[in-house]
Amino acid sequence: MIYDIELETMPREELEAIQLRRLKTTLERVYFTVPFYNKKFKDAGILPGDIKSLEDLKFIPFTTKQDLRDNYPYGMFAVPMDNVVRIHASSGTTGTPTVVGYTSRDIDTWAELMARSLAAGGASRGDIIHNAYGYGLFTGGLGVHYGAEKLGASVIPVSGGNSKRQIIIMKDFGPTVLTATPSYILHLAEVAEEMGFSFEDFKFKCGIFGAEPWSENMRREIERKLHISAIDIYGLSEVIGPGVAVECREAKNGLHIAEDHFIPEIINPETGEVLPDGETGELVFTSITKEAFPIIRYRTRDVTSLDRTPCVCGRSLVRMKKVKGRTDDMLIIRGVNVFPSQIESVLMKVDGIEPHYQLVVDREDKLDKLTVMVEVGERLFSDEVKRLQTLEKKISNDIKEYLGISAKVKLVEPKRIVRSQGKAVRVIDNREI
Ligand code: DLL
Repeated sequence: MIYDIELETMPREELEAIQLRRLKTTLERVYFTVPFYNKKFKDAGILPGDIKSLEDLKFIPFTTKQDLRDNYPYGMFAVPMDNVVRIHASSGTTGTPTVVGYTSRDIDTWAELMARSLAAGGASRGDIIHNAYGYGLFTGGLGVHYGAEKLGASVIPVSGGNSKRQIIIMKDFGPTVLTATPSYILHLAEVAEEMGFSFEDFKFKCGIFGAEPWSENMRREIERKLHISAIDIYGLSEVIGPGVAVECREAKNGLHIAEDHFIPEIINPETGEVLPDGETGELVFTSITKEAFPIIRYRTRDVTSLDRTPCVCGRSLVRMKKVKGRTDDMLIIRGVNVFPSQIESVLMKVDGIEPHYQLVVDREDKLDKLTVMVEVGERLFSDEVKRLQTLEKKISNDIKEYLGISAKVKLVEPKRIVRSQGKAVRVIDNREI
């Protein structure tokens, strides 16, 4: 279902006219209200009025995660604290967290975008949404929550954790839509099985999963195990939270970006040059409606490409490909670039392998060594050692063949890899660089 038929299917010329008008207003506002942007524009010799077309956006300097850290906690806010009604923060694996704020209009916008996203995935009024994204500073829980209410669905604010209780709720409350990170969903599927349930016993019809990269093969695995349609949702705290982009259930081929609120660009991460549609690079966003925390040309570090060709669902909004990974998660193994999701894709094709894996990177004699730890099912693990070794060799060959990198594969017993209730930790980097 299309939640906002007018905005989501608007002819592109109309959409671009709205974008330009909103962009100009935003630039004007940040120039006069956020000292960071004022200095940045001045240093670059640019005035907001110099930006006359959407193409001119490329003349404005980028904003990076480091800039947000330097202005911790509230330095990037464009409104007085009196007007801020909500604060979230991204935990980040290292360093200072990034703090973001919302006015009450920002919260409305976000709820609207999340209502659109849930609808695009197949939810509607009358559905019961089991929301297992974490509630708290993380934007997943409350983001989905407000969107679900806006849509008119019933939301169960179960949050992450307490997995056995989650299964009881699934059984007793009859939820029809599932929201969580894909890795936590797979963990919940295991817990259900241990408790003697199958997802076939539940009423779920679809799941809207995101907050971490997951491959097309992982989607198939989830759809098969859970007997549902699995949809990818993307977002980041700095831009608004979940709901920046979402797949439509009709195509499941690229995530429609809410372009009436955010302008995407793809750049070459090395040179900063803007790349044409279809080319893969780093995703950059400019918000054009946010009040409390506007963000200009923010470098997300997420790697993807854009596709403006028409989609079968009727939405005119540009699609971004499923995110491959983050530039800072990219492994360079003897000169070859590889993302964890590409390895996941190879692993998920192998029979008897479980969707739980971790990549360990070490440096020996100045060379990067990659070890892929992956779980096998109970039956296979109790098999003879020789069979396991043969399988390890086969997977290692597959990785070499598909991705061109050498990796040591280590099959481990079921449940050996730590389960997460939120984003999975896929890479353990032991290199001291
Ligand atoms: O993860 C917001 C979110 C919550 C999105 C729930 C979807 C569902 P952050 O914690 O700020 O916000 O992390 C943002 O997570 O830059 C990506 O690297 C990654 N990410 C988010 N969604 C996806 C996705 C939330 N669908 C960072 N595929 C982003 C791949 C994703 N990576």
